[in-house]
Amino acid sequence: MFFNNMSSESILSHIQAPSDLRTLSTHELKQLAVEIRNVIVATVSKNGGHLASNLGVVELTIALHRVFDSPRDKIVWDVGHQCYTHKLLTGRYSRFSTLRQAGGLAGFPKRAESPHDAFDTGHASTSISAALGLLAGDRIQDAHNRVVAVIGDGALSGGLAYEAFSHAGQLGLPLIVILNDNKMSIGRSVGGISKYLSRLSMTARYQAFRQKFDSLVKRIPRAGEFVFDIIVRLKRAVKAVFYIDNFFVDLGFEYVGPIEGHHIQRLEQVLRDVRKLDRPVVVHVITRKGKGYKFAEEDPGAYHGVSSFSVNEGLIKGPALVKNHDAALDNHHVRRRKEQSNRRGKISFTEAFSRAILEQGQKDERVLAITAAMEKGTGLSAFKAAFPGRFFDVGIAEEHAVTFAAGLAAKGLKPIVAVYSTFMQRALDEVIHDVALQNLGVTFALDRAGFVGDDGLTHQGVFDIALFRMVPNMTLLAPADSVELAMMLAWALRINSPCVIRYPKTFCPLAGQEFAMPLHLGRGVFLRKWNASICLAFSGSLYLETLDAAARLEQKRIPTDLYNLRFFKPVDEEYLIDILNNYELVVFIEEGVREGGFGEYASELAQRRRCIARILTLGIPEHFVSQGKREELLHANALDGEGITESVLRANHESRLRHLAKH
Ligand SMILES: Cc1ncc(C[n+]2csc(CCOP(=O)(O)OP(=O)(O)O)c2C)c(N)n1
Repeated sequence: MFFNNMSSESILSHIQAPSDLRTLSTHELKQLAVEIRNVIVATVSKNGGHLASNLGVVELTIALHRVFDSPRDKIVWDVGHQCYTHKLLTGRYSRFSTLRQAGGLAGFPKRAESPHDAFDTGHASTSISAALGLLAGDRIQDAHNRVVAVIGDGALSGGLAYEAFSHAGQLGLPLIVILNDNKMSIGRSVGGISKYLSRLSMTARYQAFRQKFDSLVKRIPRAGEFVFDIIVRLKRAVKAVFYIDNFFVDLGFEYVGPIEGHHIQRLEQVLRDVRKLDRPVVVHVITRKGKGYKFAEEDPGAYHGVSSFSVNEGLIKGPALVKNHDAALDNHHVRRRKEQSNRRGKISFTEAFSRAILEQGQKDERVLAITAAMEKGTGLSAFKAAFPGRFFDVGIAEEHAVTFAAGLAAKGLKPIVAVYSTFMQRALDEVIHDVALQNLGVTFALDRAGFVGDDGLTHQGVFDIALFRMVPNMTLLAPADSVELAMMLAWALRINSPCVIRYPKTFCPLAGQEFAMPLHLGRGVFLRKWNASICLAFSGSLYLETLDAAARLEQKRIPTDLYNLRFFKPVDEEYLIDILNNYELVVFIEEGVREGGFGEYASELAQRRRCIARILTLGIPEHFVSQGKREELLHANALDGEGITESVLRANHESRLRHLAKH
């Protein structure tokens, strides 16, 4: 049973603000940490969320809030996925059960939610830049508050962090950077920086060794010159083994650490000291990801981001472990559940991609896979296992991933960069400048394209159609099921120019052969042609919703033809114009922002070429989409069967009125 060490009197429920922490005894603080972990595990087991990262920073967050005076002092959480304790200690305990629910608390820091949330985060490696901006702003306004950035060793693989370190060293302002080192990103941290941090930890062991050694020497009575000489040489030899230059110090930071990150008093002592510094400082804290919950400690990768699970038995239930479903492959129960769903023919788009890339890898040894710290989430584990030498995890470094792939493509290889749509946004310039400009054969597999659900605002993959449609040389494809996805991947690898394949965070529909029709450059394909006056032209991820709408319309005696767009770009314009001349109403349905989307392009084309059809564009109106289940978000944006039907009925009604008015 997880709920251990709980005294009946709850301390957490009495914490309204961080100032309430200051009166607590050491014993009470320990008790508080237990209560916080219990609340986090209980809530995440119901609502899903980032479990292991949050369990690792409970003591660190308590210590930060006892030493710093939030909200005057600012704490910026990198990625922000570890902010649950912070939320619990800053007046949001009573609403914590609404975490990640539609209308509830966000799973990430939100300035609109609390003055204690200093900066909105969700994407990695932004905290030091943002914190430095807050600090510089504070000084310009002649204030003297403290600003702390908390960044994980995983997020430290992102280049933006180093741009910020460089600038912070130059400004010399007293920025406090807490480096939360748990040796983990989602999986194990990768790369040179990770190795460097391990070596830094060794220097700390050297410091401890030296202190002990010196005190021992001091106890030797009247050591002669000879003994002293030996001791100095010995020290040098030991130092040569353990000591390395300190990168942070070289950049102009003080460096303190490493410090045990689960000892509140020790943390507090260090934080009180660094609070007084007038220079930038890095505090290197060692924590354990998943701390305090057995299953998460044993397999922190699988418990990084989870959907609902059983507290006592771990990850055995939860309807759509899509985010984590490869991570959970190790779990016997989940494997069984996955096998069952496969038997029913239902696999996620991620799994469909996983199989397709494996097949392509077997056919052509020039096929390579690149991930930016999302091996499991993007379904690349099977490829990695089969072709370890052709798999690259570059860390949380999407921009580098793209330009690295461009280099590989320039050598005649066939790199596939698998990224979540939302994280791809930051690599737009690399796509334009390093890939498209040279028309290099890099394929981008954009997972989580469309609504992502509970992670909310920062994670919705709704901009990629607009962002990549405008890039010259680009091909942009949207599969509606696993067969089409596999065909599109094979196509992308053949064309030897940049290609984006976007697919959503959901299961593939149980479709038949209708998606196996060969691809034709720039054209979609009719799934149903009744010679109706209305055509529903949908993009892959909204196939089921369109089908639902078509059935509802049919019930109202309004027949529709169904057209699967397939290509957002390039477009066989004459073919599309034929369609636009063949219907009274063509409805473009896409899971992305309307502005800059396909429908907007098609209506401009229809106007320019004076086509007969009226165009209706159904997409996401201009706003940031917040959290909620996929179905809720589809509904809220009128992109479910009901919403599509209503929009079509309205447009149809208007068309009829216009028609009547004309005659
Ligand atoms: C730009 C970007 N790419 C990928 C992710 C997905 N992601 C979320 S947390 C995480 C790992 C972060 O590791 P670390 O900073 O060490 O924090 P920990 O979870 O270990 O506490 C990743 C890759 C992201 N949030 N942002």
